Amino acid sequence: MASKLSFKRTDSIAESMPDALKQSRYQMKRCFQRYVSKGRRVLKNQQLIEELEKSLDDKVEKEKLVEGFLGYIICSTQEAVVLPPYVAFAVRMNPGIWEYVKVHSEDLSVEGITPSEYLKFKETLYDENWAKDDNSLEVDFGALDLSTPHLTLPSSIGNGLQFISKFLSSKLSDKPDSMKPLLDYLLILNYRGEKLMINDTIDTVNKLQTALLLAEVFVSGLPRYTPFLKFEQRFQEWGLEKGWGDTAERCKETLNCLSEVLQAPDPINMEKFFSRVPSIFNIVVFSIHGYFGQEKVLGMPDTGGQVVYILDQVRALEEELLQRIKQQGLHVTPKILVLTRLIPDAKGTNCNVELEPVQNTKHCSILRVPFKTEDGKNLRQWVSRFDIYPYLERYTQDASAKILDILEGKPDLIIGNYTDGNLAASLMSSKLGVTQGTIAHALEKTKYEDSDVKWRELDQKYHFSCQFTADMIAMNTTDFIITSTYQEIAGSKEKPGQYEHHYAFTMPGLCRFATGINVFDPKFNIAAPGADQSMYFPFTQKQKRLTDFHPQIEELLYSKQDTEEHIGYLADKNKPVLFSMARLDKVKNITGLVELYGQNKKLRDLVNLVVVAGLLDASQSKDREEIEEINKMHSLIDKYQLKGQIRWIKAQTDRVRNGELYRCIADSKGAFVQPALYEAFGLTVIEAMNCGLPTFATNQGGPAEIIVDGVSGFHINPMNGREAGNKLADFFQKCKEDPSYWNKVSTAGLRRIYECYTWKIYATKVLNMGSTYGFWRTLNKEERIAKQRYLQMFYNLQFRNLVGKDSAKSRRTCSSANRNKKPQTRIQR
Ligand code: UDP
Ligand code: LCN
Repeated sequence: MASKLSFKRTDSIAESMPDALKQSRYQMKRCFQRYVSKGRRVLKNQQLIEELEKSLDDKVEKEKLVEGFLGYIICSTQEAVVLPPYVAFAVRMNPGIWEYVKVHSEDLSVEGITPSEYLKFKETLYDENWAKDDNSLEVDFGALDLSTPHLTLPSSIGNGLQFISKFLSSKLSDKPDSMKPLLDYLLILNYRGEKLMINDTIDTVNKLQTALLLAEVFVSGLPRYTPFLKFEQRFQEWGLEKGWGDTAERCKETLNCLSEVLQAPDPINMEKFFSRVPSIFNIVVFSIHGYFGQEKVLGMPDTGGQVVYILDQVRALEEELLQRIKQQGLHVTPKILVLTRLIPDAKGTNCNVELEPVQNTKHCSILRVPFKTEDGKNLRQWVSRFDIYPYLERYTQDASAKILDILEGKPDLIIGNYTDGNLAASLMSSKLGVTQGTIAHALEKTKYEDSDVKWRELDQKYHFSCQFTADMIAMNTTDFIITSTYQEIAGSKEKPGQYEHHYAFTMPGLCRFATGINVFDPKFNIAAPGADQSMYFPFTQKQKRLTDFHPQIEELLYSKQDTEEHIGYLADKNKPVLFSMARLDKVKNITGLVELYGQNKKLRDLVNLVVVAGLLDASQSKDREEIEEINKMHSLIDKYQLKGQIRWIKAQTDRVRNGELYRCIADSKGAFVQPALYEAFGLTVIEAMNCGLPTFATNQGGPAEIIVDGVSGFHINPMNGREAGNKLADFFQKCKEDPSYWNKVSTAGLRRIYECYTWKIYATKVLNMGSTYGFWRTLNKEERIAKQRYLQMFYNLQFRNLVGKDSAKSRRTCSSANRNKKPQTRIQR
């Protein structure tokens, strides 16, 4: 059921709801009676709608109500808290826009309430004393952002950079001396103490304008490709230093761009100018947990797409940096350091090596720093990402000292990854005053349903109290946030995004976040990753195909014997292959795929199923979820008698060969399927599409945005195996009848990738963010410093305290001890 009404931004529910309730008073009284009849509880969106429908008998009446304004409000309510006689609603009319109201179930009076009041209502169900305590800890980061401009349109969420450029344009033109901050910013640009762009002789905006004019006239008279060196001296006479360009033409463009900005700033020239400013040479990237390495690590605990993402990311950033530095006319060697954990017991990986160059780069290295135990010794074993918090402060201090030493100074940009890396990045950037970006990859709070209000029961196993607190600190400290999709920030019309889930939430007994993070904050930016196109290229590029791998891949897919690497076999080699590859986590839903395949006779007749996932033998796994999934896989294969139609291959760590594997599946006119219950982004989806393999992927999370359903691939609903199976079967049937259909989908998938998902687009955007937000942070300095002090206090009084509770225990022992206990929450579906 969905209401067809729309709602204007200016309408307030608190104001319009009473009238609507009056019009259907009799029916709504029945509905509210139903809501409160079971006493105190939380009702989720679907339950609210179902109970509304059940409270009405008359079909016409029901339709009228559901399609009317009240139906619209109920459909837009994400959650309601029942505390008889009241029901409090958290209504989300549009992405990012929330309103809270409280309705009296008897007289149907409506009152608008604040997020904090709504959260207190909810806390009452979990910890009534704390909810009622006026002194329970409430944090409102929004109160510190009052003078920060915010976006207002849901459709603009994630376009922070453009918004900042527009805002800067208006701010820099409103007063005669408003350009002074830009001049001050240019005056501090330097590389290792050597001035860039301008020197101290240009101490007023007027002088700068004159210098720009003179220099532009001068370079206009030179042949286009005259190297900067030939006229460097003339530039210095006007107070101009290197950094404007490598040739006369490039200098002319940059000079002109700044002149335009100074004359009348506009967002296009503003963005262009900041993309040329030589402000970034050295970058530090934190990715701490898991086994961070270049070989033999994928599939190990906590080790997946984030590692792939970062290795590709730093390559792309290096390439873009080198191009920019050359075009700036500089002879500077950039450096990118990926900071991770040194694990002495490295389990056959390189994770015990301190410094390792990143393959296919010249200036990127992995720097590994060990965790320290309480007595100052290096911790030898891997630590689960859930148990990592007690080590982070000391780790960041040790890492910072090494970084400053290797870089011989401060980095220009620090990028954090996941909660642990983002916290380390926040600590380091606050201390050194360096521009910071963060990347979540996946926010755990959204993965585990109700993990905020139920934090107490989960804390021993997951330490969510530390994790969510760290997430809040990092999101509020960072200058900009890089996300892979819009949905990651603000979801869709129907469902809130991962970040949006952190707008107002509570951990009863611990802390209430009246404002955690606002998705209208201009720090949010979308820069989607790509897939390494030297590895994942179309199956049609015959001359590039890695044919040496073909015998191995043939064995992997089609040999008849079970081995340690694969079980099951494919009796009919002529059928296309339906392929999937993922870690064998519950949320990846590989067992769901096997089940839907097992149940769908038509699909089984049309295609073979090949899955690359986890280990095959439960006794070899140490991961609780993986063990459950391995057992389930075996029982499904037996239950549906899949031998002859399924090949289950264990995790494959050779990415180059995996690229060829995707292409071999494409040769069979097969398809890739990503059936996850929830996927933050989904690198396998874009890898498959890069290889020209038609792709079916979950409609829950990033893939819903990567693929345009029915055009560049297909969405499937992981909660509805029958429907998903039929959709797959229909596709293969259609391809059988009309083979050109397969090519059409394959080509459209590739087109989508080239338009939106390449590392080149990504690197350009991220470096532009680095320089623009670098200037932005100098502009709102007072507010930033005030917020930083608040965050520092929160870190010291809250985070350290939470960590302290666990620290002694977990730092003495190998912290995977708790791993085998059963989780008490279910994964978000
Ligand atoms: N991968 C792999 N071998 C496997 C399973 C996965 O090489 O057995 C790679 C896959 O190609 C992709 C990454 O691991 O590059 C998984 O990233 P994704 O974003 O799909 O999921 P994550 O594991 O990060 O949740
Ligand atoms: C983590 C995930 O869960 C995936 O969905 C992403 O693709 C990966 O990180 C890279 O960002």
